[in-house]
Amino acid sequence: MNVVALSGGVGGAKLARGLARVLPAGQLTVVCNTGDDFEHLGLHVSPDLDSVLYALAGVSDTQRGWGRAEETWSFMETIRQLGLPDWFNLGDRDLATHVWRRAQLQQGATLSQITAQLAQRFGVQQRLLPMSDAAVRTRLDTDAGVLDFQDYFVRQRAVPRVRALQFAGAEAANAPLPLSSLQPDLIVICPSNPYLSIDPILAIADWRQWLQQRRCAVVAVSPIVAGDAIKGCAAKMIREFGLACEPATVARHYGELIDGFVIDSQDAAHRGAIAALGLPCGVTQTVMKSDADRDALATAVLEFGRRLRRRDEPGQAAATAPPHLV
Ligand code: FO1
Repeated sequence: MNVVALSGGVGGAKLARGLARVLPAGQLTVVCNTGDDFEHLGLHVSPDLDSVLYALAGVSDTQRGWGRAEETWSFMETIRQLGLPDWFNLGDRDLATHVWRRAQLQQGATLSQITAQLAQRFGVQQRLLPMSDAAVRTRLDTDAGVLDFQDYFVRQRAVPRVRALQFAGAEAANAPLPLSSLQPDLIVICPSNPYLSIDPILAIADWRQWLQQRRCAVVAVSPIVAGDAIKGCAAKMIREFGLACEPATVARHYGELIDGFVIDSQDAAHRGAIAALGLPCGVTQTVMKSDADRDALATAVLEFGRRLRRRDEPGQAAATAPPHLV
């Protein structure tokens, strides 16, 4: 089963790892948000690409949610001693990735070429794609002014109130390859922040049209569990937008782009609200603390997805479809 997964960092990377572990090699492509990318200390940091890269390679720090396991911090200690900007933490092992990426970009390589090289060097057998080779940068319109993503998220600890989002450069950006070359049997939207991680991908016309004209079903996994986000600021943003912090808010946000929605067992009572949107709803444990959890969710999502039909396909009785997973 050929699968394309759209992902942000932390939560998305966990499901991407599960999918990579349960699918045969070569059957998974992960498309990553690069709206969080930024230039820092002369380096090019691609946090979500690296979170997925490290997760697929089995070298990520699963507790922290970003960066590498068994990390050391001599570089940051020195930055601090020298009185240089220390608000963004670059571990010694992680640093190698950013230094090499910068050097390759300087030599004219594209982000997708560099990412493929990194994946190969890390022994990753799945295809990892940035959403674009062009720079697209997420900016947040907040009560503290318009902020670049990392300024908002890390330096200001996601405290400012968010009013709106901009994806600068998205209008002129293309996908990094002809999307007709991707012929998935299923598209998975990972449990990532819909506004900060998935919307930047959807802001690129190539990806949005590819989803709209899909030949296979799209299943999304809710990043909202029991009224909160496992990690990150999705729940805070949903509340700031004046919306209910529940799975249906995310399902409604994706609208016609999805054909099925998976929610956590703790939210089983929300199944009716998803069905009312005309969407088949899968209910299973989506909180991933171990590889066993990641494999179980990946297997459940694939099983659910296998039975899904595109919403415009004849015979699709979305609202009356039975719950597939309990
Ligand atoms: N997140 C933080 O909260 N603090 C950091 O100092 C930090 C450093 C960092 C370095 C490399 C990297 O790949 C990611 C890093 N992140 C850090 C996470 C980053 O902000 C991600 O964009 C978010 O986790 C959203 O996916």
